[in-house]
Amino acid sequence: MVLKVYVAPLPSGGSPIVLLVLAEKQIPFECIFVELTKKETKTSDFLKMNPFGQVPVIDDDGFILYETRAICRYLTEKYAAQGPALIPTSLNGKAVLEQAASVELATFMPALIKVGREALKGTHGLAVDQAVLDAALVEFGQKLDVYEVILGKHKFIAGDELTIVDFFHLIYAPGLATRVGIDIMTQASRPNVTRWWNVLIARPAWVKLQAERAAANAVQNV
Ligand SMILES: N[C@@H](CCC(=O)N[C@@H](CS)C(=O)NCC(=O)O)C(=O)O
Repeated sequence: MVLKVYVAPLPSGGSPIVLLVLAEKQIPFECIFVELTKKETKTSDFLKMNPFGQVPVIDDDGFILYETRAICRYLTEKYAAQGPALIPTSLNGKAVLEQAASVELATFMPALIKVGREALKGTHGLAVDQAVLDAALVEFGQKLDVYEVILGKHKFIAGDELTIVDFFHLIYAPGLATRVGIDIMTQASRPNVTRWWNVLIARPAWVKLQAERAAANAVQNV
């Protein structure tokens, strides 16, 4: 049975990252769009798949898995023989990947979410507190200063090869640039971060996904 993938029709969040890995690894799948505004993740059937009522979720011939990062790890390991490797095979390589994955989840993402929470208030008709936003930007910038050092030593975040952890960084940051013009990942003061980021967002599979989402949203908003 073809892999079923339940995703939100959004340009950011975990759904596009799972779709990106599927595209990079050339994995056939059936895409099921779930409308969050219609509470389609809160139905009893959906909650049987993910008790937290969130997408993305996959159903691989009855094997159900949720959580973006876990799904990406699973798909990448299962389809190791096709597309870019995205996970190292050596013990040390795997350890460095896990190190980078922990930093992304525990350091990069919480600081980014603080920025996003304040910056995106405007898109919901709420007033943005500039002092709170500035403080969040400073805090996130300090994390990126460390990324600048790391990315000065190797091409990608877990070494010289592209991995799924590079992709995990695309969960929310691109949306800040496109939705509220905060292009924090490509500041002239951090040339290594900028180089890395520009490589990630130029991946043909990512460009294609973003274009498809933008076109679909344009049709919906007509
Ligand atoms: N930690 C989860 C977060 C998933 C998540 O926040 N999904 C959002 C869409 S981007 C969702 O389903 N929201 C609906 C809800 O929480 O009710 C992951 O990485 O997969």
